[in-house]
Amino acid sequence: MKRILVLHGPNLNLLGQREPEVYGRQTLADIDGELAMLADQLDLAIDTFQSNHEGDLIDRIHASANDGFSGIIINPGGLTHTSVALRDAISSIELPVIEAHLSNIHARESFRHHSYVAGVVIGQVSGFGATSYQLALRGLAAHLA
Ligand code: CA2
Repeated sequence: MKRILVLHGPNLNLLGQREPEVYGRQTLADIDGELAMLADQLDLAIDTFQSNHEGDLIDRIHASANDGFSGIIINPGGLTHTSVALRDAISSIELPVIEAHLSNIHARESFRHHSYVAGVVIGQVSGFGATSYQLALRGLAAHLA
């Protein structure tokens, strides 16, 4: 069975506790649980990892192929708009990567309109709440099939 790595960036551990009008009421554990059920239906397995530390996310990306993953879904959080290092890490691996966002980053403040990682992923899903991750997983499944 193919394994997908799901990476959640800084502050996403706060989901469900703050700013529900922007990010919804589901916790990260809720989102991961639903995603695991969809993965099962798609005959995929997911491993999830959240970190508030850029380097930890980069280390997981570097190790992803050796760790046996076939693709990555990443919500880089605020690092989306700041991190050349994260972009370079994604660019350095050969696995397909999909960028997912809960909110529509293009409909928010102008500093959120630019994503450093958008140019090195196979696609971006933005604005569907927790469903963004599920759409990303379906897209990745189709890409890998
Ligand atoms: O919409 C998304 O998924 C974002 O990646 C979320 C980031 C934001 O910086 C991006 O522009 C868009 C923020 C994640 C922080 O999540 C929080 C959750 C609850 C309370 C406070 C922050």
